Amino acid sequence: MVQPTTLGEFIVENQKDFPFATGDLSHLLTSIRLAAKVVNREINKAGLADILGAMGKDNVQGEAQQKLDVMANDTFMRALRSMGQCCGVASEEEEHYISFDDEIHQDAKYVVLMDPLDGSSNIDVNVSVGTIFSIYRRITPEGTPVTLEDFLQPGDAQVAAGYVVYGSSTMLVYTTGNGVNGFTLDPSIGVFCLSHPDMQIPKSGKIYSVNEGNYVHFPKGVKEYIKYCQQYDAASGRPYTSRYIGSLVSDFHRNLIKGGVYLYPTGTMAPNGKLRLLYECNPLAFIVEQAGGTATNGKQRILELEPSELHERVPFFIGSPEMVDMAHAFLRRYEEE
Ligand code: P6P
Repeated sequence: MVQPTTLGEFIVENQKDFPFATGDLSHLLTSIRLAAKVVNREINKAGLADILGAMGKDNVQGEAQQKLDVMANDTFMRALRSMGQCCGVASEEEEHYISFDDEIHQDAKYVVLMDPLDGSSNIDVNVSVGTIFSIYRRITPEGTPVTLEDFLQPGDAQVAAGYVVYGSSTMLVYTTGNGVNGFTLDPSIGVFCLSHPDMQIPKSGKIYSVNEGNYVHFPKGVKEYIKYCQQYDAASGRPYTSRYIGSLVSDFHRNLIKGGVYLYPTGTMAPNGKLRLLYECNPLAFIVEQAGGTATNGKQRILELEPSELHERVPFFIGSPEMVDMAHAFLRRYEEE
């Protein structure tokens, strides 16, 4: 039996693509790998431990913070601080960025932005959830404390991005700008093994993912696109299938493999959409473009957007390029309505 490539082997092998690599990014990815295994262990036994349910307080987003949200945030923070390659972290669970102010970390050249546990409202009902991360080189001089400027960079400046999906199996999918590769955790040996090399999203698909409970609040162009997906047309394989897990990482991962489009548009209930630009949309946009897909806010590439604050939200259209293009056509046709 051919020995599968482990994530650790792949990271080191992949480092050769960067002639000036010092190994710092490799070590940083290794600390994320470790944290993902720990979070996976805690999620898998969540029903048995007193770790389900809410903390009884809201996070900065005004969302009920789940106990596993806090566990995941603490686990990734600890792993990132334990290695010397990261000088600061921004997290969905933290109002402000966290600066690692000791000398070793201030000399580090990377910052990390993350949603430590996305889809946490699904946790207590055993539906898959995920972690999303984004890595940048700092802008401010090494040896000084990080500033907000280091975190408010456009998505095109990302050095690496990835997600972990804690599902029927646990997978880590990431890119450093040289394609997208997926690794499945083998629980018998506690190792992520290369299972999905060089992932490419199908140019089109038959799946659309949107919370149709918000339909009445959507712009007319989105409503008309949803109707388009639902209309019978044998030639284009419609009606499409509606699949919405309510966990962005899971909906994205399925569409990445099978083809499809995920929409979280503006609506009167969510004037800028719900998803956060810096640690949800940018990393997944980097991944989908590396896999041949498209990610926009309905008008512009997500990766071109200039962030203005840590937790800003944007409308999000991501997936197979031909499906996102069709959604755009409806948005343009009805944009005044
Ligand atoms: P709604 C989870 O809270 C999340 O951020 C994404 O994972 C998910 O796709 C979306 O929100 C679900 O939001 O409004 O449809 O429940």
